[in-house]
Amino acid sequence: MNKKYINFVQEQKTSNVGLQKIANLLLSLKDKQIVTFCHDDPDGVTSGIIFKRLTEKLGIKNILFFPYSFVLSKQEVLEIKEKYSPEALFIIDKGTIQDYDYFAEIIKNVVVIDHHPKIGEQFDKIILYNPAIPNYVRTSGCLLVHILSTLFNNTNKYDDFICLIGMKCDWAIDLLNNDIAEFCLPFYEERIKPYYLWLEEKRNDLKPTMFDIKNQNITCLLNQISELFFAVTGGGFQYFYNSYNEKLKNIDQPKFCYETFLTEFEIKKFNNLNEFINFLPQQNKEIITLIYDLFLSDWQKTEKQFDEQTILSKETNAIKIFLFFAKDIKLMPMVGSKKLYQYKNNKDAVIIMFNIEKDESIHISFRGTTDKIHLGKIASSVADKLNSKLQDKTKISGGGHPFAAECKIRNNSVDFLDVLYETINLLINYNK
Ligand SMILES: [Mn+2]
Repeated sequence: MNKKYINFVQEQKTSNVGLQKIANLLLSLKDKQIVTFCHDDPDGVTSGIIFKRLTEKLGIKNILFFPYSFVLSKQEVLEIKEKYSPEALFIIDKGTIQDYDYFAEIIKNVVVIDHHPKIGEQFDKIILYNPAIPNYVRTSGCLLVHILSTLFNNTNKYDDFICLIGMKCDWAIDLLNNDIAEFCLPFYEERIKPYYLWLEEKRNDLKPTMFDIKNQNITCLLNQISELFFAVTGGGFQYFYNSYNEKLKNIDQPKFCYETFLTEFEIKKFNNLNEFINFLPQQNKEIITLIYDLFLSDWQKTEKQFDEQTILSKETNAIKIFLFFAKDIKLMPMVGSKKLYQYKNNKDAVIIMFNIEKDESIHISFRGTTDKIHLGKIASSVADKLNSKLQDKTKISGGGHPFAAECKIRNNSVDFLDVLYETINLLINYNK
């Protein structure tokens, strides 16, 4: 049975005190100044677009930022307090983190809209809308903002389209593989399916994208636009192209993406990405095309490196384990995810990728096609083991899901050999 989207939205409001409070707060903010911080990835940027379009309608002065670090810092809050003395601070798609509770001592109203599992226990002083608490649900930040905006009857086909892209980029839907998160279904069935089915038609005349992990030869227009969005924002990994071309020198990519797509345009049927780019403001087209071409060329280079350097390090009846090492490589987790499906060859497989970044930080990405090995647990154990030897525990972090996880060791806090040892040790002794 399909639930009507508006009923689903109302249900969210009745069942979630945070959402009710946010709706009431917004009504009291007419002509007032607020500040919004969004994640700098496609989900955060699309959240920002939908939220700005709502606050504009409500006559609220809203200035948005897309900072390059995921967790909002006290310093950033103090700075905007000094500069704007906002009536309210909105933090969207940037985690549900206990430290945010203290921000309510700096700015009166602090609102968190988020879908990540919480970190910490205390959230008494802030207004929080996160349907993934207490139990995890798969969704995206932009859909939560879309729900909020729909409460004000303010979402149209353009908001729906923007929301669809954010959901796609956050892996809340994978239409070619018939995978739609339950939480997203009412929105999808009512707002997307009747109007945008042509965006999900199988296409074998277009190049498969980073979102076509399981599809080696096909793609769809939605995946194409979503990849473009990923490239333009930098994907939340700060894959920026400022140094590649003089024309990009001063472009703040997440902000540029936000500004490009903030103003509504008619989503007429298009047949390929170039036709889509043609809908965009003239002065932005060139920059978008430049960035996307650079992204594609980086992608190709990284793919080649994977093909030449990936090592099959163990193969049992149950699983193949691949290792990959690189220095200062771009797009590693995304290319690695896609390559893994190509290399696994009907078996379950896992790939562990190491990148020594420009500043000597070590980034480890774990990807799997199976939950036989819980990669999130391995990533967090690597971080714990390495941290246990350190005084300063802020430099190493790790965690994730069974199928995908990351570990980050910030500039030379430990030797690469120790990182390697802990990772391999955990892997070898897994389930023993
Ligand atoms: Mn998100």
